[in-house]
Amino acid sequence: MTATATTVTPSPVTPRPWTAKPIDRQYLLSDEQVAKFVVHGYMLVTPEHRAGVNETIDAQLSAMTRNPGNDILDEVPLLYEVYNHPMVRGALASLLGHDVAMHEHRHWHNRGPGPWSQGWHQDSTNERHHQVRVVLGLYYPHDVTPEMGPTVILPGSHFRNCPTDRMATYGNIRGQVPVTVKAGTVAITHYDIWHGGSINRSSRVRHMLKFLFNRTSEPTGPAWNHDPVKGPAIASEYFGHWSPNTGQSDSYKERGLRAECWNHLMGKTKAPVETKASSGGY
Ligand SMILES: O=C(O)CCC(=O)C(=O)O
Ligand SMILES: [Fe+2]
Repeated sequence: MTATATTVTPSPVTPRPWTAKPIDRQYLLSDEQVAKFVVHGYMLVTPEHRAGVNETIDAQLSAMTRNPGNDILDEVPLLYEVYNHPMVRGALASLLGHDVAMHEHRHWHNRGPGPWSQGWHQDSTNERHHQVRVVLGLYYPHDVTPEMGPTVILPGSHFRNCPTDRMATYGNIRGQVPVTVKAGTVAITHYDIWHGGSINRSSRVRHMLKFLFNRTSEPTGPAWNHDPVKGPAIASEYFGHWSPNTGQSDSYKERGLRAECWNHLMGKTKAPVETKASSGGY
């Protein structure tokens, strides 16, 4: 896909900086969506942006001669519109509370054609807990095909502890999922999810914007569209699912971890865990 001639400017109503203004409840997640996030550690949000928004961002990134690091929002202010989309805000608020904050660290990942892939890694600093405290919001301004070096993620791996140096030596892992998506998609992932960029066999640079969002308060109750009657049954059905690529022992353990994660989101866990997103690195 190439950028079209339609170039748009940032909307004057787009709030800057990104603030957690009141959320439109219709865009909050359902019990099923939250339960699935707890199990898989990621979800895809597919907002419809204004005509030309994705194309303009794509073209602006393609024209950039240096990576501005955390200043990418100043260079490409249309990104505010992406992360302020009510569907994106609704999902973030559901998972991290309505006072969710955008972290200062962000990065534009441009994966050019070539025979390189990135090793498996977690962006987090390996603080072990089973809560949702920080998520990545990965935005793709153009369609991502399998040839373009999609980000590959491993569902359920946010519950798996692994020495990072060993993880980097792993190759293809059963159950891995390439994030091949439509332009405008924001993949929201748990900070601990195992992931990495794959080989770009196409002829174009694949763009991805990674923004971090963090919790600023402990959950006191569900922040999503929770149904107190049906919600618990939906959750326990998902949590009982066998982990497809693990053995019996791990599957049993994982059920407990999922419930622990859900209970924290439900406001039932008293002891907070201090986790901060990392400001450095990528
Ligand atoms: O480019 C990608 O798809 C992933 C990049 C990434 O995860 C990283 O550099 O931390
Ligand atoms: Fe990463």
